[in-house]
Amino acid sequence: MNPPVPRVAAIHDLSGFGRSSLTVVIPVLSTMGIQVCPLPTAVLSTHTGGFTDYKFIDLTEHLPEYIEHWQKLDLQFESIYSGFLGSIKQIDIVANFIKNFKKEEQQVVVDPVMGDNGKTYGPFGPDMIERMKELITQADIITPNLTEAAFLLDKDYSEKIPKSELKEWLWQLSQKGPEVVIITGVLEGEGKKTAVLAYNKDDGRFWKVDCDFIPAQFPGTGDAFTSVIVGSLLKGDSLPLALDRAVQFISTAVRTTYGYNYPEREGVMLERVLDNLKSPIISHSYEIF
Ligand code: PXL
Repeated sequence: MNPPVPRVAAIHDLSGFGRSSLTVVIPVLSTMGIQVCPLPTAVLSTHTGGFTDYKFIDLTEHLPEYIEHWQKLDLQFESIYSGFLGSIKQIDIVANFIKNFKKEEQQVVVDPVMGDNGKTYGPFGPDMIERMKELITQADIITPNLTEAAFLLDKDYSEKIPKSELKEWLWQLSQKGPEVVIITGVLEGEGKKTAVLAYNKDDGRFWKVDCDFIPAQFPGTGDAFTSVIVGSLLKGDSLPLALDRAVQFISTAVRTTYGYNYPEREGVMLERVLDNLKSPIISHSYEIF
């Protein structure tokens, strides 16, 4: 029997200001009726995108005891969802966590946060990319952006990779383990649109959902996107419906925020749009590609 409130172990950092990671994951999933149990990897005064001199408290050394307590309590999770990880040691801890808490019918979601626009974020060097390549083999669902997909496959990044080649990328990533591969941030139509592409190894179908491109980069939108995918699939939505829901939610959040000329580093105005997650999807835009 499905639990009345599905439970997610969310392995992310907690950034006090700027709306990313846990301050996005928790409200999105809670609004969708999912219980979030955070496993905080670090506490930061702000996220790292657009802020300097932030306070960073690394919690790596405390995680084994934290996890041990959860093991003693015999906690069960319908989903394990990891995001930004700051070191190889943290990736190893996530890998062990998945091994220890794995159960039937569980969805393991790894968002291999490593970079964007062809570049890695601060702490990500070649050794971390190699370790992330191993972590994704334990996942059921992965959600790299185009840059991260290129890193995972040792390909060159470009904004203009033909769809036929991206189909091959999706397939190749699925051969590493995950049943569902979702690549975000694919530019389309001379940069006027942005698309999300997905492959479901189970039925061999490729999906595409696009929306208008807005010239702004709000940190944390990747966390919001994957959180909606996690919540939607846990509630029994099909993959294309989950993609529609996530793209429409992010698009609304970005448009709402962009309309106010809001500082990008503060992220999207989640609080103004969270209620949209409770509405049914009325107009679908997914396509087979
Ligand atoms: O949203 C990804 C993310 C998560 N956590 C921290 C970050 C970022 C992106 O900048 O800095 C600390």
